[in-house]
Amino acid sequence: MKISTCLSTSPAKFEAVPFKGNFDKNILDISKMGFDGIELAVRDADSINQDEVVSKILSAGMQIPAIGTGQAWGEDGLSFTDPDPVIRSRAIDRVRGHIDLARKAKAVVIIGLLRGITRPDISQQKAETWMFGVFKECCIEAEAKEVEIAFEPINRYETSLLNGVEDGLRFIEKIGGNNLGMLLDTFHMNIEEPSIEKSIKVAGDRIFHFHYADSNRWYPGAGHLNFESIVEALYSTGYSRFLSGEHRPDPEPRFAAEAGLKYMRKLAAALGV
Ligand code: LER
Ligand code: MN
Repeated sequence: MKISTCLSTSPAKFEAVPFKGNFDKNILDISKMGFDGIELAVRDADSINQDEVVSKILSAGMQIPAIGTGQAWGEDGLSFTDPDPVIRSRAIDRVRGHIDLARKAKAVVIIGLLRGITRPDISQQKAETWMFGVFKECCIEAEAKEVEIAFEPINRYETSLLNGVEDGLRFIEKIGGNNLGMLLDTFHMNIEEPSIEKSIKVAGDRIFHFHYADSNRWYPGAGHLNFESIVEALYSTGYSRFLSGEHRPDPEPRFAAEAGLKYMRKLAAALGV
């Protein structure tokens, strides 16, 4: 089992990122803990030294499975479904930067809340049409650079756009092409999916990345999710990519990350994965 945790390249409001702050020290700490990789949360990939960021992580002996884009929404208000076409176009420009970084890092680009929400004055249909158009453009750009995009089904309390696996699979089929898949996150699945295990099996080879967090969004073992059957279901699909710890940094970032890692390693040993 390849396990990563999330690190932000800059300060961020989003709380479920275990590591932010001193970038170099965090890389060192994460590698010492025994993680195999770092998922990077990047606000604006054009404003960082991409080669340096990638090489720092690789030379610490870790991989970069995914590049998160959520801060472009959370910090800068960019969105695939903003009524203003200039904002939608700035969102595409921003993702272009993430795609360049992902190509260097051999990572997938995550689209979470950057797709936006349906605003009260906009119809769901209108928002879906805008979202489709921007996703299509991003997928075409990414394909030309041999990069995969993984959108994340996100629970209904954060957005009304693409909440679950069934919705997600329909969307992938509509977009077409082979470089669009899903990032499944146990926290969101626990809210949206009738059965987490069945939905994982249905998603199958469209699972491009995976976030683990317990039912309370703390590290695995701190809540009541059955990770044994979840991980078993995931590996039954042939999944061989990373499982990434995206959980709250409580009670303290290092403790939470290590407790989650230890829990997942023990599970991997028991399941032989
Ligand atoms: C990000 O990966 C996530 O899971 C979302 O909750 C962001 O809003
Ligand atoms: Mn997530």
